[in-house]
Amino acid sequence: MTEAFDLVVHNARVATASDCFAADIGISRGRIVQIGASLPKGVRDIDAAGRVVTPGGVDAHCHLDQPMTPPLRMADDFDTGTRSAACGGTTTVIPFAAQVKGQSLRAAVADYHRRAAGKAHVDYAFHLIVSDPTPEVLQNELPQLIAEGYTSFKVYMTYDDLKLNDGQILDVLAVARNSGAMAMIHAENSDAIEWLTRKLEAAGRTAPRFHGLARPMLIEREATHRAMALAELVDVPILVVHVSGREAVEQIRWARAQGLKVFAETCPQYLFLTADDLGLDDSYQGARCICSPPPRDRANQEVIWNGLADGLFTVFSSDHAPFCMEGDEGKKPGGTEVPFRHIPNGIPGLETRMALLYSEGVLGGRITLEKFVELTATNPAKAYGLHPRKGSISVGADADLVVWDEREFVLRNADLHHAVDYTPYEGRTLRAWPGITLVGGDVVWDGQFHPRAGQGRFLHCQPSSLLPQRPRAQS
Ligand code: DUC
Ligand code: ZN
Ligand code: ZN
Repeated sequence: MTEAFDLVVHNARVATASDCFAADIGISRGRIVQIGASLPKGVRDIDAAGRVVTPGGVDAHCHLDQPMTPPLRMADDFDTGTRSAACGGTTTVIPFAAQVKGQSLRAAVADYHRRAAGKAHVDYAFHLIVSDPTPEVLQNELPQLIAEGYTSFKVYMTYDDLKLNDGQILDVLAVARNSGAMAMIHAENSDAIEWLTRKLEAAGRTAPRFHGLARPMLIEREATHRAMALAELVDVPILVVHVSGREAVEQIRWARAQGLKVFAETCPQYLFLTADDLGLDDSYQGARCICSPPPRDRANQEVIWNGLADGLFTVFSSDHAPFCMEGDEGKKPGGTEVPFRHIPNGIPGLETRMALLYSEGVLGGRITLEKFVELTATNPAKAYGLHPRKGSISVGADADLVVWDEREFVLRNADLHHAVDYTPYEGRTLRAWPGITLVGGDVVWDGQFHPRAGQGRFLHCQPSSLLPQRPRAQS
């Protein structure tokens, strides 16, 4: 007699990036071992009864417990961040091991492993952030870390403590080319932001809403174009993160028409927020929605929706950057209302990413279910070398699944599981939420959170399957 499955999900409407079909999913030892009709009962059984079952989400852009200059501190660490991920249907997160200028990249990675140890409820990998590309980093540390499974890194064109100049960007892109890594680019023109910020400050315009005026779309457009030109010079693909609107989208479409390999990411804030959310007057409430690039307007939201539907965007991530409004450590440092220049950039979104896109995208008729799976799970797993173990419902894949409940409800921060004291989407009516989240065959969310701290595994990434793999350069 054959051994029973550990778990069977019966009567699922399975959705993958390519198909939707009715099936049962048999799971043993944390993996999917059979997909078929009328599988026998397992040791445990879930009746999905015609409900949609998707791969668990892969959030390939989120910030958890990233080192900050005190008193600033991210509200979510690997415990609360991955808890909220699980409750929102995300089963793999890829946050950033960020190099502090003067620090070795390896020390940044070791520190980030310490921060994650024993805490994660879902699986995780690391991107690197290269902020100090010394000869040692370029020649040794970065290529070695890429070979060890840290196969992607982010480059900033703005933020004083992180940004690289064009020559440095060329240097790290050359490493990406030679080592087969995916380079993610934060594209905004730093000097232009600083110039505008000073002008606004001189005019006394320091309320949160002026953050948006200091970062108009042309600042993103110029940097996106420049990043793609630098990548063209080096002959390496790049992935432009958190694209916010029409001007950057036009640049990317243009580059692709020239035959350049450019991938693109967008985030919920560019679909669901506008500049108005930063405030119509000088109220400090707008600080909640300060992020960079800033949300634009309704017409730009449409451009982003169109890009999701037509293939412009490769991945849909949260860019979760969790700072509380109240208390000393977040958006009101020291409890005081500060000029926008000093308000930490970032909004929470790890838990709401999947449900927002399912509600408004799939059930709102803007994208297909297959496209939803592609953007939220399959493509992020491919882009960062985790596919087909992640982002896939196939035999051999990890049993990371979401059983969806399609029901209307009003979103409240009180119902979320992050450690942030607000959600920018408070009061919004959603039409779906994960009913059950499985991570490696374990029920981690079924309306209740079932902790598994420390059972989330660190994942060494393969080279991106979206990149052409070249023979390694000889040193
Ligand atoms: N922008 C970033 O680039 N990172 C974190 C948050 C944000 O708003
Ligand atoms: Zn960024
Ligand atoms: Zn980010």
